[in-house]
Amino acid sequence: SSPQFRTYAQRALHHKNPAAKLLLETIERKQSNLAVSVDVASPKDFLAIIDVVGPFVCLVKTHIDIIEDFAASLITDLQALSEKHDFVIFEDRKFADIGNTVALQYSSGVHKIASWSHLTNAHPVPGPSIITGLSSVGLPLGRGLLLLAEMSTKGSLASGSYTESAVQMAREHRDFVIGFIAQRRMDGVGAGPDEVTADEDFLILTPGVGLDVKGDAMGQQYRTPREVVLESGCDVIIVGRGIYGKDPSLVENIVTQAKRYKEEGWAAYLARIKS
Ligand code: 5BU
Repeated sequence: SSPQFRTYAQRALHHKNPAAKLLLETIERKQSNLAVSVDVASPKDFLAIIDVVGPFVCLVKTHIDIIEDFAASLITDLQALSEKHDFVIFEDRKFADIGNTVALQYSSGVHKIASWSHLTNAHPVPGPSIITGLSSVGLPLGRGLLLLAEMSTKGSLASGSYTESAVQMAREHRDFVIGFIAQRRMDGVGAGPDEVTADEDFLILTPGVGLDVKGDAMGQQYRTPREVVLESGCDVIIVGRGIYGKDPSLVENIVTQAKRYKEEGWAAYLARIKS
C-alpha cells in the first residue's frame, strides 16, 4: 500500500536515515504529528514557548537567525528541552547556494546548524550540487535534508516542472534527502512510467496550517490539519502563530492551542490510515 495508508511506526522500520527514523518514532511515541514553528526574536520567549509546547509536539522548527543577541548557550538550552520533552529539531534555514558555500553555512559561522539540528532544508534551485554540499557535512552526523518542493505562499514559483525536478533530485539522494516541504504527498510525482516509486516513502512536512484564519497580510495561506493530513496526505503539520499568537506570554492560551492542533492533526491521521 502507499505509505500514506501505513502507520508512522510501520514506516519508521523502513527508513535508514537516522533523522527520518527518529522523527517517525517520535511521532508514534507521542501520538503527535504537530510541529511548532517558534518565530520569535527574544531568546527568553523562544525557550519559554518551547518548554510549554514541548509535551505536545514531535518537532520544533527554528529560524535561529531571528534570535536577538544569539549565544551558544541557547543551543545547549534548546537541546536540553529536546531531551526533556522528546522532540526533533528542524532549523528552517532554506539553503540556496552552491555546494561549497552551503557546506560552510551549514557547518560554520555563528550558528553551526549541523552540530545541533536533526533536520534542515534547501531550495532545489541550484540543482543537485546543493545536496552534495550539504550531505558532505550532514550525512556523517546522521542528519536529514528536506527539499522545498512547494511553498505555502500566494504566487509561489515552486510548482509544476520545478516541483517534479525537486522530487527527481531527492530520488537520487535517498540516503540524505528524507522528504519535502510541500503541500501534498509527492509519491510518484514526475516519475516516468518505468520508474518504481510505490515504495519511496518521502516524509512531507507542511507549513501554512491554521484553524482560525485563511492567511496573513503578507501572502501566507492557511489550510486546516484535516485538509493537509487527510485530504493531501502530508505527514507533519507545522504551525506557528496559530499556536503562540501575538502574545507569547499567554501560557494558558498556548497550551490550549497546542493541544487543539495536536488533536486535530492526529484525528486526521487516524482517519487517513483507516480510509
Ligand atoms: P505561521 O506563523 O504558521 O504562518 O508560520 C509558518 C512558518 O513556516 C514560518 O516559520 C515560515 O517561515 C515557514 N514556512 C511557511 O510558512 N511556508 C513555506 O512554504 C515554507 C516555510 Br517553505
